[in-house]
Amino acid sequence: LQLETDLRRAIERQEFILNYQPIVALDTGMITGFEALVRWISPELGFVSPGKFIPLAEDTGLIIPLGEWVLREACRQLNEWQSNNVTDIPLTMSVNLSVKQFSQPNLIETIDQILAETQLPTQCLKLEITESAIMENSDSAAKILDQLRDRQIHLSIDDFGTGYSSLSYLHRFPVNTLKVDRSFVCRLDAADDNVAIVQAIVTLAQTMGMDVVAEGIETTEQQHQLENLGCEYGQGYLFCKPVNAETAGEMLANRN
Ligand code: G
Ligand code: G
Ligand code: MN
Ligand code: NA
Repeated sequence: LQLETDLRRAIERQEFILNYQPIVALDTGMITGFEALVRWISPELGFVSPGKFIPLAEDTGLIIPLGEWVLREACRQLNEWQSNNVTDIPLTMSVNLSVKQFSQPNLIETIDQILAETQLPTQCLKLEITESAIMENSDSAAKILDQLRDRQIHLSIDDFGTGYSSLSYLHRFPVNTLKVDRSFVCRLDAADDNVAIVQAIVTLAQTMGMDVVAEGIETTEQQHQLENLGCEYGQGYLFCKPVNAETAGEMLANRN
């Protein structure tokens, strides 16, 4: 309960920053975009792990104002990089959306407002949601996802392969990208089953015209194995850990 009070105050005081983790093309290592990851730096508590405060923010509804800030800041930052010619390659910004945010009736309105405000081209934005976020709201989900597609906003399924949902929603909903969960990638060398699972995900994605991003790549063996399985994109400590905006901007500038 104390943490809830602290979190509420942290939102008022804006004690959050975003870190950015590159998403790269596995064959060249070139950055294609970033995933925005929120960090809470509290003057009283120090660094608080998102694993601790994101679930609390979801339970208390504080994820709504926090998530809106994340979305606005991530869009603002990418547009700043692109309009200052820090980079001349079109990049994408992936933002995580929680179940609660996804079921907000005014989600689309909020997104429209943020895109208008920040001037970020809509096709630069990717939203990451989990399978359960879609399944728990499947009635409203179709409408929301159609509205996102109309705006050319991309949709990624996060932690793909870990949910209990059927795959039929992939036919019904406009999904652009599957993100292979880290749990499959980190044990890729250990168990043959994981190779079969990743292969199945890649084949499914190819058949349906979706991209695949592998998460949590830590070794070059994993990178090459994923490439051989036909996976085109990845992220993980091998390429870059999540970094602050300044470092991410320098990485973009040095690449040109
Ligand atoms: O960055 P890290 O691996 O510590 O994140 C831990 C968890 O917090 C991950 O599951 C990640 O998806 C989630 N997370 C990080 N940033 C955000 C955010 O801005 N919004 C939501 N909903 N989840 C986030
Ligand atoms: O649930 P989601 O996929 O959004 O979680 C992203 C989280 O994964 C972030 O907290 C990030 O810090 C973490 N992460 C990113 N790359 C790696 C990696 O290579 N290894 C591990 N163990 N964690 C990673
Ligand atoms: Mn994610
Ligand atoms: Na994940």
